[in-house]
Amino acid sequence: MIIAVTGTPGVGKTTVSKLLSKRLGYEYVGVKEFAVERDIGEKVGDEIEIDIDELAEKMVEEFKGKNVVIDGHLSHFVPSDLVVVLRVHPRLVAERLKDRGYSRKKLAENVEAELIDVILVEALEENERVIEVDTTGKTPEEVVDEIIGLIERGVKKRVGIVDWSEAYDEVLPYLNLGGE
Ligand code: DAT
Repeated sequence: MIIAVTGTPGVGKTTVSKLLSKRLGYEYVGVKEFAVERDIGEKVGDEIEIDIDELAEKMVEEFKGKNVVIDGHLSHFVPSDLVVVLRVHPRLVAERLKDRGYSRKKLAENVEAELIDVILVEALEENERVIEVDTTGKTPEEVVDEIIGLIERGVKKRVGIVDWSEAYDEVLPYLNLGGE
């Protein structure tokens, strides 16, 4: 089974994906490493701008019929058996990305994306089976337990479990309203 773990940067994808793959005995694959190794996309400075169609094609080619956890904020573009969308309170996205040294602009973009469900909406457009997990206040182990529980119960879709509209005022200072 191909499980894609997606979400806004800083939400905890890598932490959860590595633990989940270990618990299930699945292979772990990071989208970025995969794309860099296979030269999928264009290099823009230190970053790689991943070609999504090529990524999806190459990943299916390589992992079809295998048990794999794919980690990355583009993983929901890969045809998968299950997409897990991790969510976290936007304040935590801001704090974690600030610690990572993100620019103000990038920080604002990602806080806003979490606030308005950007990745969830994309995931729902791309895949049938989407489950959303709120990681706020949970340890990575608890998040993985919840994912495994949902898989074991055969849950096909579980979305709409968070609403960050109440968080808007709190994260307003991080947003880049009307600015460049
Ligand atoms: P991502 O891969 O989505 O960018 P990450 O796994 O690198 O996120 O995690 C970002 C930071 O948050 C990292 O310092 C670990 C921490 N973290 C991840 N999941 C957590 C959780 N459930 N509880 C507390 N901290 C967590």
